[in-house]
Amino acid sequence: MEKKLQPVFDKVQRKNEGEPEFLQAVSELFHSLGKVYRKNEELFRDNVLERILEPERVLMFRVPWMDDSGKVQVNRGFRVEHSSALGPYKGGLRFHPSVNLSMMKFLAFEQTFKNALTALPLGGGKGGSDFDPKGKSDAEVMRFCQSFMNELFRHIGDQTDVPAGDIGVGVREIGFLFGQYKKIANRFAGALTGKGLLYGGSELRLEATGYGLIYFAAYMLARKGKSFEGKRVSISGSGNVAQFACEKAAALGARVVALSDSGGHIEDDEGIDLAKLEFVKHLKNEKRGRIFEYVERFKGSRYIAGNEIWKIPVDVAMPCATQNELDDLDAAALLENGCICIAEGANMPSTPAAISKFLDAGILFAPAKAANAGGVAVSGLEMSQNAMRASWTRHEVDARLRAIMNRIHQTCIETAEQFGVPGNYQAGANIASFRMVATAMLQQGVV
Ligand code: NDP
Ligand code: 2IT
Repeated sequence: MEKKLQPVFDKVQRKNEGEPEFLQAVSELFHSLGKVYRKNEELFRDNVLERILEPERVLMFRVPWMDDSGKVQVNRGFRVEHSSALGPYKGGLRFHPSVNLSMMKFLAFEQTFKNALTALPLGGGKGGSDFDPKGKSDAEVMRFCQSFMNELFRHIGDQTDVPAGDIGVGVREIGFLFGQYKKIANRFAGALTGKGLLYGGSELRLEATGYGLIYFAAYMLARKGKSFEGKRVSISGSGNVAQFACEKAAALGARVVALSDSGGHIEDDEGIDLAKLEFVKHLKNEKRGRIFEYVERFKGSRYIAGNEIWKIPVDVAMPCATQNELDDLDAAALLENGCICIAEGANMPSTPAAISKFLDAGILFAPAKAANAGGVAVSGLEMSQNAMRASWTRHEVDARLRAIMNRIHQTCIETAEQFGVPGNYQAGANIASFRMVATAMLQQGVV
């Protein structure tokens, strides 16, 4: 780490003890900042760095709700409004029992820089709750969402803060959240994205993160004269991001051989084609079932419990489940098996030691804040359409999504070259996004 920046990092560590995910995200950015400091010292004046590390606002609130048996349950709600330097706070909501302040702060921090890379006018934020939607009835999920929104509504709005989905928050939850927002705010406004197509949602928002991830990886491969055609691919998770990454990869001729959930993974050597994927979508989105049910339906496939998915030999690996799901041992196994490309669909899925292994090996490594930015990018397009009271065709949104992913790819490549680390997408993404956020902050004064 750059010597001059060390005191700031030491301070952030002291101030945020007990927040390991947040400190991990900060540390990852810091490792790229020495290069910026040496070239653009002026970007660090007015204590910009310390300001960037402190969220503009952190909200924590009680969410009481009644379960189907009439018992009152209490969860904790969060919204971290990290940065409005580039636009209204923007970022998803996560409902998962593991949600805590550290997780919310890391996700909001990452979101700020990811959103900058889209070049759309979006600030960064994240929110959610330790509510577990698993095993809950639709009515329980609705009552929870309504209670969550009873507090959140006073903090959000189409010009202030615009939440969307993330783990555990999909079309069903956004529908309930939007319904309650509209009722108590008495405004039909784009204060949430990922809405249903009938009430202000954008074409392709559902697909955007997974499709965008594949477009990004395809641009990386193309730069090396390669493509997805015939490549063996493993994708962790089987939720929103994983499903549409699988769909687009298969459409480009890849053979997706594995998907997973928090219980384990399934391996299908023949490849998960579009018909099999329909089964997975129905299983996970409608039935809310478990991935092991795949092997009961498709003979010749197998299920392995635990987190063993990265041991499968593949050309391209895409972690699309959660943070720190791929460690240095997993990285070593992937490299040993000849993997040539890792593209992160989840947020911070690779541990720092895993990333070092990938960078040292010189394989293609697409960091989350660049590779999974397609979701929030189409959220940004949904906000534009809502503001214009327009709705673009699927074709139009897809063309814009491709152009945005292409531009992010280009930005990473050009920035990495300019800063003496050619081909290092991680440094490119960190440096380019930091420069944008810091510059905007300096221009707006000490606020
Ligand atoms: P979903 O809730 O649709 O799916 C999540 C998937 O990941 C499920 O298969 C789930 O398994 C698995 N998973 C979740 N938590 C864990 C865990 N702690 N350990 C192991 N597996 C886990 O979420 P998304 O697909 O929307 O999100 C996946 C990742 O992508 C997250 O990191 C999210 O932040 C990121 N992301 C999402 C975007 C979006 O637009 N939705 C945009 C950009 C990034 P199980 O069902 O067993 O819980
Ligand atoms: O991590 C992410 O980028 C998201 N969950 C999507 C955020 C959004 O506002 O669409």
